[in-house]
Order: sequence, then structure tokens, then C-alpha cells
Amino acid sequence: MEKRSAFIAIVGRPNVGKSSLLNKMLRQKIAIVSSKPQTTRTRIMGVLTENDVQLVFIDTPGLHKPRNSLDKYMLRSVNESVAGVDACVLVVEADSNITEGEKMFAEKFRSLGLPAILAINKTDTLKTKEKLAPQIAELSKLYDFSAVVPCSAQTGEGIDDLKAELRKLSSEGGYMFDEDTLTDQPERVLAAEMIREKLLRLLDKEIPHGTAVFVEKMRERSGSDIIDMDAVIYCERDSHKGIIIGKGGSMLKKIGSYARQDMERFFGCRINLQIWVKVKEDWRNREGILRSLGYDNSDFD
Ligand SMILES: Nc1nc2c(ncn2[C@@H]2O[C@H](COP(=O)(O)OP(=O)(O)OP(=O)(O)O)[C@@H](O)[C@H]2O)c(=O)[nH]1
Ligand SMILES: [Mg+2]
Repeated sequence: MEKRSAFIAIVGRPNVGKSSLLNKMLRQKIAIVSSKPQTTRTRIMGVLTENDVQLVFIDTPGLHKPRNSLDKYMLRSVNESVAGVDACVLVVEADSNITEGEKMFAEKFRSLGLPAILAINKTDTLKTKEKLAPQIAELSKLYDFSAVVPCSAQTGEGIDDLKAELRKLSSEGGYMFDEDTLTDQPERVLAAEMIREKLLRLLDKEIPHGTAVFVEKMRERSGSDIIDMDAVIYCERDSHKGIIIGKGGSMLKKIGSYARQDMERFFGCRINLQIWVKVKEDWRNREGILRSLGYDNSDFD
């Protein structure tokens, strides 16, 4: 059979479960997930090669009104992702109202003539499925979706249907990447993201949103299966630094130990992780710093 492929952007409002769906479809965790909105900051590519079809997913930051340069970067990265793909998955939460976000995406699909599938995620939270039909009817007025798939990234319900619908949108012409490609994220970035996920999980409110994580060193110790890693957490204020470190270093220890467990599972070896916390005031508005931390708009110019 001729090999087929498709580039697919996963889009939607913050916190609807875009990254969770990507991980579930790939059966590998490459995108971090948290209960706080605006978890994903960059485009993350994940590749699934199955049944002679290669689906190349682009996970995108949840769309929201930009308040600083980092937000503007995120918004641009969504726009650019949508412009360059064969199809989109618009993710919404079951039992939620239509907002400006969905309307804006529908408008974008229309202007680009882009096929889109509507994924209604978190169906596990519904007590009965009665609410699905009216929600589907409302959303279907926005756009002529190629398919509507109720699903749950948590239980796996509907995930195979979603993949099957996406395969229908693929075209002939071979694969874009090697069959065993999983992601375009370098190992250092994956490791830094694992640390940022723990910050989002363990710290309250705005503090994690004002952090960036950078892995400065990642080196295999010769003759052993240990990787030595140095990472820096940048935050915006001295007071935040204190909170991230915690009493007697207790919070930083917890962050490091959870992140290390994830890394050891993913990389399949032991990790010796050292983390420092540094203050860089207002980094989210400083283009030079954004660039040095990997939030680089120049790819888009
Ligand atoms: N109950 C339930 N929770 C889910 C499901 N999918 C995702 N979640 C939860 O929803 C929250 C957000 O998930 P993410 O995957 O980070 O959402 P996102 O859309 O990528 O968010 P941003 O990157 O911030 O735009 C997390 O707490 C997930 O555990 C689901 O199917 N059911
Ligand atoms: Mg995400």
C-alpha cells in the first residue's frame, strides 16, 4: 500500500486537553500537562506512524489574549502552525459553552479552506451523554467539520476513532519523517519541560507562569548509565525564588525528585539532577531573554 501522511495542528482554548490528547494518541508523553491554563508554550511536534499512515501532529499553546511578549510569541506560534498544515483538530471540553476562541478558529479554518475535526474531550466528566447532542449541534453551526469525535484523553474513549478520522485526511506521497521518529523536541528541551511541569503542579497561581526552565548541561557519565544534568529555573522576583526553593530547600527538592523520576522513565537511565533558581526580572517581556530561553520568534519571519 502506498504510504500516506498528514500534518495536523491541535488547537483550542487553554486547558481543554490538547497536549493530553496528543500524548494519548502517541502512547508516549512528549508534551507536559497541567491543570493550569497556558501550560504549552511552544509548538511541539509529535509523530505517529501506524497502518501505513504517518500523522505529524503540532501541539499548540492554548489561545488567549496576549498580555506580554511571551504571550505574543505563543499566539504567533498558533497562527503559524495553523497556516502550515493539512488539517486541524479543534479541541473543546464536553459540556462547555462556545466562546470567541472557537469562533475565531472556525473563521480561520474557513479563510484557509482547512479541513477540521472537532474533538469533544473529557467525556469522562459527563454523568450522562445527553448533553453531547445539543453541544455538537451548536458547534456544527460554526463550521462544516469533517467529523465530530467525542473522546477522553483520560480513559482513551474515542481515541482510535479520532485517529481513524485523521487518517482519512492524509494524502499519498510517502512519509515526512523516519518511521521511528517521535518528536522534534531535543532531549534538553524535553527535560526542561519535565521540570516546568512540576513547577506548574506544585506551585500556586501566577508563580509557575513566570518561570522558564533551561537545561545548561546534559552529559552521559562515561562507563556508566548516569546522565549528569544541570538545570536553571528562572523566575521574575526574589520572593518567587524563595517560594520555589521552599523552607530549607524542601520545595526545590520535591520538584527535582518528581522531575527526575519522569526523566529516568523517559530516558531509561539514572539522572543526577542539579537545579539552580535565578531571578531575571520581567523576562517575559524581554525579547533577548525570550530568545535565549528558546522562545524564538525569528523562525516565523
Ligand atoms: N477528566 C479529564 N481531564 C482531562 C482530560 N484530558 C485532559 N484533562 C486534564 O485537563 C487539564 C489540561 O490538560 P492539558 O493537556 O494540559 O490541556 P491543554 O489544552 O494542552 O492546555 P494548554 O497547553 O494550557 O493550552 C489537565 O489537568 C489534564 O489532566 C480528559 O479526557 N478527562
Ligand atoms: Mg498543552
